[in-house]
Amino acid sequence: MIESRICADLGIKYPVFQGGMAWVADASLASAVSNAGGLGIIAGMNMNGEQLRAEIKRTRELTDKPFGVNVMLMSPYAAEVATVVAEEKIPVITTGAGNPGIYMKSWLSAGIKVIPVVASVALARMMERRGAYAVVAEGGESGGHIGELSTMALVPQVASAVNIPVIAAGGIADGRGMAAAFMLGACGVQMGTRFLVARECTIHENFKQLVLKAGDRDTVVTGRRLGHPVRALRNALTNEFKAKEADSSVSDEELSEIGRGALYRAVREGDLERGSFLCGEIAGLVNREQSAAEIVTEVCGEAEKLLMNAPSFVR
Ligand code: TUI
Repeated sequence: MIESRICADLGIKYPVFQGGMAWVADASLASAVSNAGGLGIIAGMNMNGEQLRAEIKRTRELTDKPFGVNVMLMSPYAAEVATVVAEEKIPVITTGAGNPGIYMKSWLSAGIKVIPVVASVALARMMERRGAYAVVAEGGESGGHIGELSTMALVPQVASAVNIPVIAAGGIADGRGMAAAFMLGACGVQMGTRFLVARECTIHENFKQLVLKAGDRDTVVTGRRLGHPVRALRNALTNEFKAKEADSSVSDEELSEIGRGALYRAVREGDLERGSFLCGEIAGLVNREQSAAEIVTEVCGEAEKLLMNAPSFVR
């Protein structure tokens, strides 16, 4: 059985987080992952405070296990979402796409374990000083908004820099990735792409099929010019974005306009041309729809076997 120090602290059986994917990570997916013994996480990104409160209520009806909420700091609703999670006494909060410093005090005094997602050693160190329980070190293999470093380089550098637990994310979708993350100094993993095709994941069927069929080179990064690099499956939208991003006659405002509403069009409408199908580089390994419970137990079972066999590499 694969276990680490975060399991007892967070009240989970397996050290596996489900990424708080915008528009994707709802009560259905989060409760299924938590019921499977991992940590399900609701995305706060696409909701205002009251919508999030309703989603938390739905999740509590579906599971009595701990679950988390992700606060996307670039969201226009970040401040009200930050208040709701404190009022609701959510046991675990992850944050993304920024520095959650201004919210730390109120969350800590509500007894919440704060786990910022970081893409650099500097932010990991700062979060440890501010009282974070752990950090998720997320490499650029991930889908969605990404930093500059790869998981392979980021995780060991963060693990060396801080004393709090490190959870690895980016490019992990099976037991090999999980075992490797533990060898890099992590004591847990967060997966997004693999959970996109969970049976309890409510995204449009077109999105699931794209992930199931994707190969190793099917994601691209757009938005570097705007300072917000985002990884998604290549399609007409990313091709147009790439071309316009390289064209200096196109203004930044015009560029931002292309992406507006694209996440919703992908996740809820399955719009193959105009949707932004956020997805990690590891999609090529994700070839089967399974229940969240099958995913969690399969990944942990594989990792356990690999780690048990590790002595075979040494003499
Ligand atoms: O946040 C994510 N991934 C996301 S958020 C998202 S919603 C969105 N959709 C379209 C465009 C923009 C956003 C989709 N995917 N992951 C966590 C993450 N955080 N990755 C990188 C970072 C990060 C980057 C810079 C965290 C902090 C940071 O700088 C902090 C500072 O010092 O200000």
